[in-house]
Amino acid sequence: MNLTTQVIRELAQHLESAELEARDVVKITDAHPNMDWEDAYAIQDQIRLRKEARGIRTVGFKAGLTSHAKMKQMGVDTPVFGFLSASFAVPDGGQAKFAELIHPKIEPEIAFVLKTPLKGPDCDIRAVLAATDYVAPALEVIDSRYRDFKFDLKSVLADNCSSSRFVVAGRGTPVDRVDLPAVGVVMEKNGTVVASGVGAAVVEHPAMAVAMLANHLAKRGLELPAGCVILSGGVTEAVAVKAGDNVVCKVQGMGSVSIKFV
Ligand code: OOG
Ligand code: MG
Repeated sequence: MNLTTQVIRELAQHLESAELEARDVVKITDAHPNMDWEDAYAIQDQIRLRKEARGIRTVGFKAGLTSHAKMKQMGVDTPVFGFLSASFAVPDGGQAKFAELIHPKIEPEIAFVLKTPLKGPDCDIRAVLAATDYVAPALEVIDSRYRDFKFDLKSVLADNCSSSRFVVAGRGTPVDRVDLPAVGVVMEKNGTVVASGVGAAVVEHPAMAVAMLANHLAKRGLELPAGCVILSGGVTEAVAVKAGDNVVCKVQGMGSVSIKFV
């Protein structure tokens, strides 16, 4: 760690205020070039603790930059991990208020809901599937607090990996009824297909992203609790949205989920 506890707290407040006030800021490594990976995750932890202290529950976690398409779009080569607060959740078919967001983009994902806790450091695909209650189509709204989505990996980690809103289908599918790498995923905006891919785009198997997340959390003394939601990462590139847009994600054999921006 290179930053002091005081600076970590200030940066957490800086980024969370930008989120809550829907305004962009420059990437924090500009002013803190010596910030390291631990500092970045410590800032993210501090944002989570700020929300929990206000009574906002942490309902899940996410992996990001798990597809080759996203890694290329963002110019990075490793996945990133963040948390999901109750205040980010939108019900299936529900609305997200565009005025509360900065420059949102949306991406289709496969969500996992756990029936038993999952604890690293040695989680693998088998352990993830055994701990999974069901999987479901999901959409994640990412809204980097950084101007023009211009960031480096440490800045995006501190910013909770651009987490903003998410919606998970109301109906789930038992994990043994789907072949996750082989499923087709389609995202439609206002009735037009804007992105499509297959489950395998997410680190060859979406459950692998969940295993990597559990192993990452173990290093920080955390585990994935039973009942939590996990977004395994965008299957395709993220697509910009504006007020009035209606977005649907369909996953082969698993149904669909939708969100509207108002
Ligand atoms: C980081 C978040 C990426 C995903 O699923 O790949 C992400 C970003 O691109 O802003 O959530
Ligand atoms: Mg995502």
